[in-house]
Amino acid sequence: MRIVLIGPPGAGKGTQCLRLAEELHVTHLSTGEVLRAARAAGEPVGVAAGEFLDVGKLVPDDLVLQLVAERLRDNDHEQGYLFDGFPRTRNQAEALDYLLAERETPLTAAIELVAPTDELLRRLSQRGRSDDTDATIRERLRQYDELTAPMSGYYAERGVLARVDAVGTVDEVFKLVTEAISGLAKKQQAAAG
Ligand code: B4P
Repeated sequence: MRIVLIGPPGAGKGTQCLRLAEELHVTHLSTGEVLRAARAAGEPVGVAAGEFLDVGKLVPDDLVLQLVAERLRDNDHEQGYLFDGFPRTRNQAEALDYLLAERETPLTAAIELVAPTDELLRRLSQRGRSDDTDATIRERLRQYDELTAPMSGYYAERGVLARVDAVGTVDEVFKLVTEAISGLAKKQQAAAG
């Protein structure tokens, strides 16, 4: 299975992906985590990304795509992938399509987590990561609306999108996400004959 999880900051992508990766036995690739780890390790690409993380901007596509391509190359992808917070731009979505087409492994599902802004603000203010300051959160939400929200239409056009209500307990949201993935996986199997 190849699954994409998108949603605004604080929607719970990371939270849900940890559980999904365990349940589905797929490799979890969080671009946010990869960027933070590359920065902490002092890798040049991570240091360059840090400037953007600190102000709530999306990291430029070329840096993100370089890291994703490296991770895909390094990993055994037999069991599939869970892309957490990737793609975040149309450029990234097209690059992912290309990488998956090269491997003849089409995307199974794109899950969009949906939650109102006041709930996102409440969660992020409690989390307190270094990029969870008021100004940074506002900018991340703005970047999401402008650059990432249109990915919902991109995947809807391709028939692989499910929108999931991300307000509820972690267990409740997890149940909705797994049901949505299994519905889309069945649809893909039926289409493949
Ligand atoms: P990410 O690391 O993806 O983080 P996020 O969007 O802030 O949060 P997420 O939705 O994963 O929330 P979480 O589960 O932690 O991105 C960070 C930054 O990296 C971006 O702003 C960007 O600059 C950069 N970046 C990453 N990928 C990129 C890309 N592809 N291109 C360019 N730039 C990129 O949950 C948040 C909080 O809510 C937690 O405290 C959690 O405990 C709580 N929570 C979760 N589910 C809950 C629930 N059901 N109920 C109550 N609380 C819940």
